[in-house]
Amino acid sequence: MEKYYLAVDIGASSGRHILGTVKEGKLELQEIYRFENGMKQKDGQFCWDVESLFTEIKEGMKECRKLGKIPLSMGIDTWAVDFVLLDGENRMLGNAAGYRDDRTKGMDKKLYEVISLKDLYERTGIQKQIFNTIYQLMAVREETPEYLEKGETFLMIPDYFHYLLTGVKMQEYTNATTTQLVKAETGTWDYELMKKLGLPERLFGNLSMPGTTVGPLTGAVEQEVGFSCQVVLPATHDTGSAVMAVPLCPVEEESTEDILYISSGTWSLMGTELSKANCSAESMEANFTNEGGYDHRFRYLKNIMGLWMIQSVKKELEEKGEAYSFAELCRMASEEEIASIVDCNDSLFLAPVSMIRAVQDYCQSSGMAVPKTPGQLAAVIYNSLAACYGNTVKELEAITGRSYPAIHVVGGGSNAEYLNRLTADRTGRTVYAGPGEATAIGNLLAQMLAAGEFESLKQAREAVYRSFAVKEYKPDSPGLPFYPAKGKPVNKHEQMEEK
Ligand code: LFR
Repeated sequence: MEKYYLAVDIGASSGRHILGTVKEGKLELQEIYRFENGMKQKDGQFCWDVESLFTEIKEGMKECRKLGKIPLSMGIDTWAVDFVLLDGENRMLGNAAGYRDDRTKGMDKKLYEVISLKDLYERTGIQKQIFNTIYQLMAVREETPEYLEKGETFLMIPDYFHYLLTGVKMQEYTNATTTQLVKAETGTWDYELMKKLGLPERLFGNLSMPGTTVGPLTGAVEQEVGFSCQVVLPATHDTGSAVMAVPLCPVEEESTEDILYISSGTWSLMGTELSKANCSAESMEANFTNEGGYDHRFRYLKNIMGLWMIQSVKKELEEKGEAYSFAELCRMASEEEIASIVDCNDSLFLAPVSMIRAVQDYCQSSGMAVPKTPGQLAAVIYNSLAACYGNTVKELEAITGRSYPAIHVVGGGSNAEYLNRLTADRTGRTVYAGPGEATAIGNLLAQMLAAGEFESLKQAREAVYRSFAVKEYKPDSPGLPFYPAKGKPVNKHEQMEEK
């Protein structure tokens, strides 16, 4: 009898249901459902439509029933920082505002009246992002303080969906750390900080680690989807799940502290794994974050604007009646000579009315060639991303004192060959690209670890290495298949010599 696990992985632009199973030490995946997502304007605010997302979650679950593949457990991961507030009758107070809404504008100043940025970083280890939950909660306090008064529960988006599925309210640790309200040292809520900020402590219950069983589906959900299973917490922050699925080559005995990763999607999250948070002033100045991970490891990384920039340009072109696939944009970009580079992390690019204009204005005002055609725009964006990766490698090496010969690119963006080549060239490091479904795989791994399919995260990462095709890009060389999806694990060095 096969044992199935279901990952529901919801990103900022799409969601997917993936069934996973382990066969002879290898992971097998089956995508059974996919749906669209995006922030939409509601009541003058950029919001997530949590109601329709929950309908999609259940629609996807029904596919399990149709296929006759009933999972032992399921878990949901999403983007981070966003949340809902529930009143005493478990009704949502206000909307599920999205992190690109500008309600947080000026909230940093308000926050620093109470605590300095330095103190905040020393306590939480979280990088400043104006959209972090802490700034969003400051905006709630300013605009609708009654929500805080009436609120009984604060739930991050995946916690809310888990609650709708089971009737059990649990607050998962990895995602909670992105609120900037969790102490890096202890991994528990910083109630002292909440008190200073006027945030009611009752909203925040005990944190639960990935692998914890939330409970079975409610009777109503069971009836609707046609089966029952347990809900088990993955790392509910999608980046936490993605980094769990960074493949580890067993014969090299490398540890993830020796490698760099980029979780590449709407955002590019670039960093390494640390066993202890680095909350130093140097780290704060370079704007690195220490997000909580599986087993209390830390994802020491930087948010880089990511494929959001090219996704936005593609959408804008479509609206003008010029539709291109990402592959076409990459091909056109590769034929361009334009050398302009923008700073992807400039807040200009977070939620501009027009991404095309934002990129053009940036180039214009800094005296660089202004991209005009879709190919030129794509070339500037992809080259700028790769340049940003290059700077981040240098910063990471300076701060950690380690040197990193390779970068593992995982997530949907790892399929962008052109970007992988640029990344290898501009970082001077070997790039290993894949697996593309890292986030869903990581979600599955947490459930599989809880069920005893693997003994440790290391073992699970080695299974990822054996199970999925990865491509290798050396600086100045085209991408070649690196380790095979099937067959025995191969020693990286031996294979390099063979080529
Ligand atoms: C990636 C991600 C990042 C987080 C951003 C906003 O999907 O979760 O890790 O900083 O979205 O939540």
